[in-house]
Amino acid sequence: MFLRIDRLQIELPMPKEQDPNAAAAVQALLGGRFGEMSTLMNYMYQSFNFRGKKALKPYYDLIANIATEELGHIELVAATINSLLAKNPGKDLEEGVDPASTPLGFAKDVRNAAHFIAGGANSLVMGAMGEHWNGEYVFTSGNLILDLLHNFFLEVAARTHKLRVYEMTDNPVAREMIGYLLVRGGVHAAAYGKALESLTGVEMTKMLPIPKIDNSKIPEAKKYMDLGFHRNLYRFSPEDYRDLGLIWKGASPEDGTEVVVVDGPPTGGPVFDAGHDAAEFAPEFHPGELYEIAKKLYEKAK
Ligand SMILES: [Mn+2]
Repeated sequence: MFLRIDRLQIELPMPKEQDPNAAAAVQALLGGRFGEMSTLMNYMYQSFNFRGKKALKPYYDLIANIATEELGHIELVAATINSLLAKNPGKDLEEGVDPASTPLGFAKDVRNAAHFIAGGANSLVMGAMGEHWNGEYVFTSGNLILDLLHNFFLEVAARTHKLRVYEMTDNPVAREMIGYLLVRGGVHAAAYGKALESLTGVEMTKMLPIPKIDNSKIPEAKKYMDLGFHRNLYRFSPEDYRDLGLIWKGASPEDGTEVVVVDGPPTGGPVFDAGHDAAEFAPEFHPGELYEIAKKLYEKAK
């Protein structure tokens, strides 16, 4: 089962202006073939299906715990997309938008009009071309070495896509998220590499990084490396998954420093709220009425 903390894994900068085409590119990192939905669901189902949960506990703990971190990654990428699509984040209620004035006229010319038609200017579970995320992206073979090898490949493919999206947009919200997830993906690739090394003797982490550019060359990733995030594997459970430290030990392939298991999640930052968008009827055309009902609910509870 899962506990939930109402925070993002990092503090995202507030968006300065709408950037719908950057949001469309960033969708690749959420619901594309190598997006966070895929890392989440691959590790989640591999943990459900894991055979020998006691005998092979360090490997089970590693996969199950990384799956939990990935839940926070889909949350972070969705928050980034919502930031890029938001018209009025942090602003007062907007009233009196005339639907006849074509207030969403701009959205017919953006890369992904579905954001504004289906999502109400919010993230959707799709890739960069609006293709919906698909369960066929999940590989869960029942064979531990094969699954770990797949996960190593999945992490470096995801890294490749992150770097390409980074090269497409200089939007500071997108780049903050990508910098952080490059570092976290580096940890996960290294963790699966170390797991394979312990099982096979093959020095997988010598292949890293793929592509052959260090995270330290990306300023937004270097910021998190300077804070040591590339060494940390967070244990996302009050009591469980403690044996992952039998695999997550030794040198970081990023810089040779000693890696460490951190008990508990990162401090993180506040969740994002896109506020009211009258043209999208989100959360309503006149949200004041809904807010009044919610207020009465609080008053009754007193
Ligand atoms: Mn991830």
